[in-house]
Amino acid sequence: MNIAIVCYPTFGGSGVLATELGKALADKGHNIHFITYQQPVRLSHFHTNIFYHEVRVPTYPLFDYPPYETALSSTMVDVITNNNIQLLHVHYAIPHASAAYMAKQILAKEGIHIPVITTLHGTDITLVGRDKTYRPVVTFSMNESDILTAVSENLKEETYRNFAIEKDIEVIHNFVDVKRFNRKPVDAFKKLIAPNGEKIIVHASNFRKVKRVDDVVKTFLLINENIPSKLLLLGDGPERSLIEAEARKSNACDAIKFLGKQEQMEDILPIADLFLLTSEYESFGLAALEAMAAEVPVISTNAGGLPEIIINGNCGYMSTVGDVEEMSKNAMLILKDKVTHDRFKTNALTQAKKFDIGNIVPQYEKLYERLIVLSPAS
Ligand code: GMT
Repeated sequence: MNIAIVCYPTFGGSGVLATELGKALADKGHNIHFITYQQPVRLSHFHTNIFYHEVRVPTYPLFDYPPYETALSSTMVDVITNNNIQLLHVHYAIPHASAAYMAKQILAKEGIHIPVITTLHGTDITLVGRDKTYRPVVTFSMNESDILTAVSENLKEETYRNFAIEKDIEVIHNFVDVKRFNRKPVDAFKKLIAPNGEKIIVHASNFRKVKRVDDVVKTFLLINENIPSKLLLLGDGPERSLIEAEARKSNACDAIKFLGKQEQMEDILPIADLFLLTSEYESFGLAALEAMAAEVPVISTNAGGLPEIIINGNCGYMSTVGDVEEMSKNAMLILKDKVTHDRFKTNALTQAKKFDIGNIVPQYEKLYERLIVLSPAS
């Protein structure tokens, strides 16, 4: 199949998922055309079946706000027309679903029918999309997509709760390439971070308010009072400087390391003993799944779709949002002895395997086949 994928090219979960999906489909022989404003972060290697089309947004003194969506729709039209594209799959509704609708209408005038799939990822529904500034356009373009998918049951319910959706939403959970993350930890790297055998605790996010990274630090400080440990904070975003200032004030400042944005999560996660995710909401929690694939147990909140991937008391524990006391106690329950820790590690891997790339990508392929067969042009 010839498929165009539109996503955010940044470190966010939706862009990561979309890029990994495109790469997996290309490995299976499909031709994948990425349309984004920058090379996606996880698209660093050359692949014969992958094509990258950059959306250029020419500026003009009149434009206080350069019209990205117009440029995106025009690029979609160009890529679809010139590459025999059979299907357009957009990730994250804003503004990709409405740009796709516009492209679809333009192409229809030329007699080209292009089916559109919109995959909802989370904040496009739960935070940004609900804002009345965006809601009418988001609602309309979701309803106009040929197929709507959500990355968790919880996100599906949230979408129905918050928008007047007139069609089925199909749930296809996010996935992870287990064999890529399930690596042996590099001992030398581990020693460098934790020279005295301290436990290594990791958090990764875009440091937005919804992640409550301050709760990560609070939980860590409570753990560190009892179990010597180090906290690695991966990623960057608007809250980082605030969190850094808070961390500096604490008496365990030296134990907290800000590593910034990291592309090779599979090199870092295997050295972790525990992953912390204290978000106010996660539609899914791809970062937690990647940690589990690296055999790392997860301490998280029970928000959104997290209960769909984490089994409480088996591969991690979940608590009410903000309950840092309980989260730290649960973390210590896991870390207290090697036998318990090993059991949680093994369970984390077993659970991650249910979401392995090999189980999930065929679900998207089936959807594509269905849509292409239904398409009047084919
Ligand atoms: O977490 C973010 O803020 C980034 C965001 C995105 O769209 O890039 O992530 C969302 O999509 C991920 C991939 O589907 C999910 O794993 C995250 O849970 C979801 N984030 C939220 O719902 C806050």
